[in-house]
Amino acid sequence: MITKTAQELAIPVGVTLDRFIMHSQSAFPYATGELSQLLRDIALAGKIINREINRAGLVDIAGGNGTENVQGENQQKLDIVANIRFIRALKNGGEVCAILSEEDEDIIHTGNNHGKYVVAMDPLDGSSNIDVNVSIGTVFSIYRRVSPINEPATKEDFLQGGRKQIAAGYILYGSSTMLVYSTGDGVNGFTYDHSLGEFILSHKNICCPTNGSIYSINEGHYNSYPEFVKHYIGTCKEKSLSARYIGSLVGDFHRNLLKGGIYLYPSTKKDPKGKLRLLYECYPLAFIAEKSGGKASDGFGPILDIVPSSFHQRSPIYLGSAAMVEKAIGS
Ligand code: AHM
Ligand code: MG
Repeated sequence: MITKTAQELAIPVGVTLDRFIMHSQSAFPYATGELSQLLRDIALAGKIINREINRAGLVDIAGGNGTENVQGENQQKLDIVANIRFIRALKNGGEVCAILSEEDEDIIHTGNNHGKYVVAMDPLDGSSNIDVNVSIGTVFSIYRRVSPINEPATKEDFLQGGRKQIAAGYILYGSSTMLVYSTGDGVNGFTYDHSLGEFILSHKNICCPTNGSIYSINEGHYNSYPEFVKHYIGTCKEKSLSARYIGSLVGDFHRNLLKGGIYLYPSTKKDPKGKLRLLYECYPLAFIAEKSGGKASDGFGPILDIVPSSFHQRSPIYLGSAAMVEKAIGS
């Protein structure tokens, strides 16, 4: 039973993440605190990765690792460091029984079979931007497991579908480091205060503007986009909208979430199913988009309604301000 949503509770801007989580948990009288602990574990991993990223130019952790991940993409050293840090934090936290990561082909069993939750994550997205000091991010998605407790997690725990996410969010390592997440009742953003070592509530109840003046797409692939996307890009130019594309999903999404805009990664000849991964890139950001009043579509219907069939499957995505997404997909 929910007595009052977290948004209705009078939680002032400026409180720490810990206090916010505590307050929000008190809205659920039967909550056991395990999800709260899991969110704290993610925040802790985010702080550690933030530290590693800030040191990237000083120590030998920038650049390529000379290896490839399960998608055949070059791994950066920081990709691997972030993966290890997240897995360690979630293992030590004890609430998560298994993890799906962009960096690993199969699910990772944490050994905590009593844990009620599974996490799908991209530990460090936009990693081609690491070496050049451009924003990068972590994306995560949390489910309550469907497999029996005290037994190893199964693939069904991760293939429940986007509507079954109980929480999702991202950490943006940008000009400041921010954690943005939702447990279903609104979206809140926390800025990391280095001097305190704490995430502080800075963006309460984020609402994505219904419309905006920014479109974000890699126009280098223009020739291989579907006709409806070419047409939409044309309408953006006619209206002199601003083209803004970092090539770092979390950064592009975050900007559009706050200012109003659309992010598009359609199917291309090279990636006929789109480039972005459904379970740990599209679903969590679609969850945040919807919970903040925005939309996320694969061009046919809501991203969150896609029935997943494999861990690393991809999807086209049209994401952000509701009116812009509707216009782009022609609905
Ligand atoms: P990654 O998971 O290998 O980092 O790739 C995902 C990234 C997104 O952050 C970004 O929006 C997109 O790939 C950029 O792709 P492109 O260079 O094709 O525009
Ligand atoms: Mg990624």
